[in-house]
Amino acid sequence: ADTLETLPDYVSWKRQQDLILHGSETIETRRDAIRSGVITPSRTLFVRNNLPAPDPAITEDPDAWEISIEGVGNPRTLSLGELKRMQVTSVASVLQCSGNGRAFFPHGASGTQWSVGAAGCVVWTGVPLKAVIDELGGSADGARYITATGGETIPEGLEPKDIMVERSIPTEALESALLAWEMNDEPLDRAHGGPLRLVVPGYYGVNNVKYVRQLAMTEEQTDAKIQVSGYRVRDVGVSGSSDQPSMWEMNVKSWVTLPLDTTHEGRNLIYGVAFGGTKAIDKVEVSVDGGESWQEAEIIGPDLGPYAWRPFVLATELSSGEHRIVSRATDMDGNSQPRERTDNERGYGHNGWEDHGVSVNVG
Ligand code: MSS
Repeated sequence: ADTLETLPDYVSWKRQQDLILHGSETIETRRDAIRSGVITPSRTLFVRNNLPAPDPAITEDPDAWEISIEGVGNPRTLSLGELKRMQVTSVASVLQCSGNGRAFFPHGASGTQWSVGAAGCVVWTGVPLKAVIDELGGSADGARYITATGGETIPEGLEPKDIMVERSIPTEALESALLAWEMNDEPLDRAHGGPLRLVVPGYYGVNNVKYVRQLAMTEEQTDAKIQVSGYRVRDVGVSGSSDQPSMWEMNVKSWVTLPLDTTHEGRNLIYGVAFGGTKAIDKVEVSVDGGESWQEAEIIGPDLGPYAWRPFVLATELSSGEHRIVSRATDMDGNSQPRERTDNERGYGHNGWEDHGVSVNVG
């Protein structure tokens, strides 16, 4: 049941040849669709919904969408129309699922078998969350988390806390978070959280709550299952619990996007993308012999800030035969991708460079 022939209706506007259809709520970008792309076109961007995508009516009258803001001096409900008159900013950031790279775990981590394509770099436009909180009298005393609730309708008879998408992140994210109504300069489509989404640059996908209908500054993390036991990093065989690390800030990561499978002998341009979560990329090295020797790649294209990914390219000669091409990125704090993956039950946060390489037949 986990394969599809054609794009589901709600994403029929996407470019099918750029995508791998794992299921109706899990659609991956093909590795070769990225090349040296600075910004991922919306039609090429991956989709991941924990619950079925909402009805088309959700984006019919975007300005009438309401969000209630709590845990502030003067809690109240704001319409998207009001938010649009408050302030506006844009940020380029990588949206990446916590389970991107899950397919590389040998223990068969349960969940969508994403390779490298549960990620993209997009531009978000909206109001800085801090401006909204300040306007409403500032954060309540003792608040340590920003807790955001997704706008899905919970089916009758189910325990809301078990299935709702409600996530808490540390208040330090207030410095960069926004409530966004545009992606890549277009009104935010419901597939990506329209009419309004919390965007937390540098944090894993799950924290970027779609169709956000409530946001609260809270003392504690939410007791929703997706926070308490979901998205927690633990050893294989162990169940999730709140004492384990939560999937918040992303780690440094890169992968080669071209060539894949086969290429010609002689001069080649090897492309890829690299990002450092909340930290900018310092350098990217590429190896065409499986990590025996490394050459520094050139980072290309405009610098869209620390949260964006940087395309890189290495011009190099390839001899005929089989080559294992791998890349290794280092962020501005000096964190480099490790060689190995860190095995964990749900296959989260994989940034080991060895598994992310490509085997290319030259000649
Ligand atoms: N939100 C909501 N509301 N719902 C859901 O389901 N999901 C998550 C986010 N948010 C959700 C939300 C996830 S999980 C992810 S990745 C993301 O989202 C995705 O996005 P897109 O736009 O791409 O689809 Mo993993 O960490």
